[in-house]
Amino acid sequence: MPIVKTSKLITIERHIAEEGAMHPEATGEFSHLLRDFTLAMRILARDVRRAGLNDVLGTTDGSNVHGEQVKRLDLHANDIIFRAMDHGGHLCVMASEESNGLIRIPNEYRRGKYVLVFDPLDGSSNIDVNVTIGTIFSIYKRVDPTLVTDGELEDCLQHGYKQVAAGYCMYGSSTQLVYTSGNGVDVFTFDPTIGEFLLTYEKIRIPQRGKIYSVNSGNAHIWPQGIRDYVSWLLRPSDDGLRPYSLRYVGTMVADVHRTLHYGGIFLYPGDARMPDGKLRLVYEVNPMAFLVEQAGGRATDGVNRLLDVKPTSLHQRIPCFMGSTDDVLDVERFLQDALQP
Ligand code: P6P
Repeated sequence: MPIVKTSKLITIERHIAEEGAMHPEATGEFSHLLRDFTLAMRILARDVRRAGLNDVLGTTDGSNVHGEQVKRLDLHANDIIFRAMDHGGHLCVMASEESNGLIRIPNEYRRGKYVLVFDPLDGSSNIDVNVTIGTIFSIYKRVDPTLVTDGELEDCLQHGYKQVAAGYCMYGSSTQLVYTSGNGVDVFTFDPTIGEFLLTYEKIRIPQRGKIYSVNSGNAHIWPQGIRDYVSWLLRPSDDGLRPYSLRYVGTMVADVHRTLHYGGIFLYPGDARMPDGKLRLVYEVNPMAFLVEQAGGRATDGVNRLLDVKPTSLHQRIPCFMGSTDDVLDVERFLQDALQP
């Protein structure tokens, strides 16, 4: 089994402090940054749970930079994260799916050496029907850590392999924070009776191959030929019993990737005739998830290139993504390559 359940009673703060101690040069600033972020996650865990009672469901009149209707809980989550993170003195800049441009640190607060990019509430289309949603985040060091000025766009457009930490908080049947700082993937489950995130799974290892594929099949008619060939192959029974695969698709990236991390298989959002670069955003959705998948021993590419090696060129750029069990991602890459052969 790829999941190492633990009986150790360790809070996420203790875990972060212990990881910090592994880096003699650590100043504790990173630990304090993550402590502030987990406060925002605690508040959102409470608010998402009570959304139906607090009349925060429903949509605003506005739409975000992507032209998507913005749910009120989206804006609330964006605001909570900003207010938890703007004054700690650890960040020089933030960026969010819900912000057109950079989120500046208010003038009265010190600028730190870290950068936070996040999707405050991923899966917002599922908010009103009580389906799992989540927050995705990624932390970088600023390009020039000697500076104490405002962070710039380039600080938010670094290669994914430069992430110092990434994770997501999933508001599902329980609230779980899945996190990596480059030392494997650990899962912390929120215990609302004590207000703590407790370590529940250590060093998740994704299976080499799974039996589940996760994609929006409603786009099949506009997929590239290689994807159509791949999915048809997955559904053809094989003599070794490895196929057919099962389809599981929540429509919330956090939930679909979380299941893939635990059970293996592949999550894919390919480019298609309508959206050649796919739908998911490289900077604050795909890169954090790619970091987690690789840290769990999986593979994450755009069909050709390692996602963490792709240089972002704009905050909200989209990118095709294929991530999960190594053998499954290699399979889809082969079908994409074969479809290009004359
Ligand atoms: P589709 C949610 O809106 C999201 O950004 C991701 O969480 C999810 O994987 C994807 O979009 C779902 O998109 O086109 O299948 O509804």
